Amino acid sequence: MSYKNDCFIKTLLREQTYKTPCWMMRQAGRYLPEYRATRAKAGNFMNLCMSPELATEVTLQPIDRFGFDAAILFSDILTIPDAMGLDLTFEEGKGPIFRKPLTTEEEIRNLRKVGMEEELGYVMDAVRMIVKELDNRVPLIGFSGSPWTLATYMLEGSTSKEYTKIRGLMYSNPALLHALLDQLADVVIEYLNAQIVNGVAAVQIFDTWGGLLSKECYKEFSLRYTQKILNGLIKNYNNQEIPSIIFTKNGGAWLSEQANVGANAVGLDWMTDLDHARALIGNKVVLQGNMDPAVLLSNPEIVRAEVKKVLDKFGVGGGHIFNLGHGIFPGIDPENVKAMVDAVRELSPAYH
Ligand code: 1CP
Repeated sequence: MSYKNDCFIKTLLREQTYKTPCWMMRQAGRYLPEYRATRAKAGNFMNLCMSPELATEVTLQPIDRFGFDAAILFSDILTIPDAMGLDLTFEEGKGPIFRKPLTTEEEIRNLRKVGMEEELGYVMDAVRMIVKELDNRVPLIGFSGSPWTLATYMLEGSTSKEYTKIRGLMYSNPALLHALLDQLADVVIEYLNAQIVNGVAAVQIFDTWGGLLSKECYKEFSLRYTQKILNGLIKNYNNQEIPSIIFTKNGGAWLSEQANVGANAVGLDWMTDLDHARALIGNKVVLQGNMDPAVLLSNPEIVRAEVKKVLDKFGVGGGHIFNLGHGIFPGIDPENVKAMVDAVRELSPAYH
């Protein structure tokens, strides 16, 4: 497969490009009026994920409007625990809630086996439809949560402040937590491989809550299972190399460890110094990030100046994918997103 715009894939594969590719975590979302309209049509968030037509519509909206260099599948990391029987709902303004969180050892040991074309067929239908609609304009990124991040939601039942249930279990019954994480890693391997077979060109593993851990615990309970997933992924499909990106929020203290697990790229949050990261691991992996999402609360002129600062921080040469340091906030003015994408397109060729 070749893409009309292939600078994202080329950068991941360390090939020469004329500019820095740009996409944005949560690029389809509530800051876009057209997203809010489609979501209203769907009724609720899960209906939106479960309708391939509507998921395709919202995946393409930011591509059509801004010209990002990659699309990301519209779905959620919590589709997996939902398929395992935890019964996911999204209540307005409250974020994700599981009606049946894991509360006992028995529940953890007896989690339902998940069939990719049975329980998660709607995700694969969406991937196929999006790939068809994109018509090779830009590559599609598939994704999953890391086992650690999935387990945090499965044990707490919702977003939490301190994540005391999982962090307690980590010390009181590490063997049980390892059994859960290992099982999740197996499901994620199947899930990402199914996305690859259905047409995604690259995959990203989101470890939103890995940054809660001490270094030793991060390696033992988070990174180890990310590595297991990376080892199990299809590396080549249809004669195309399928590159991978890992992203740990608050993971800036463990860059060397993240660079050593076999991912093509490491995503950086905005707290991490991009020039320091490049000096440390930039020869080993591509770097993705890391503009502070709060920059987009300003105005187009300031956004452009901040984009330039990020490009300057990385410096001259390939191996950088422009992104935010985490997802965009819901209330952002789309004009500021346009200013960001335009600035990367106009300013970055000078660095290549
Ligand atoms: O109201 C709405 O319309 C729902 C908001 C929303 C959106 C747009 C949720 C609920 N999920 C999504 C889509 C989504 N989630 C994508 C789509 C692709 C994209 O445009 O980027 C992706 C990749 C995710 C991944 C995701 N979901 C993560 C990992 C990345 C991250 O942001 O840290 C996590 C932790 C989730 C859980 C989740 N789903 C939704 C919310 C509000 C949350 C986070 C809750 C929390 O803070 O704990």
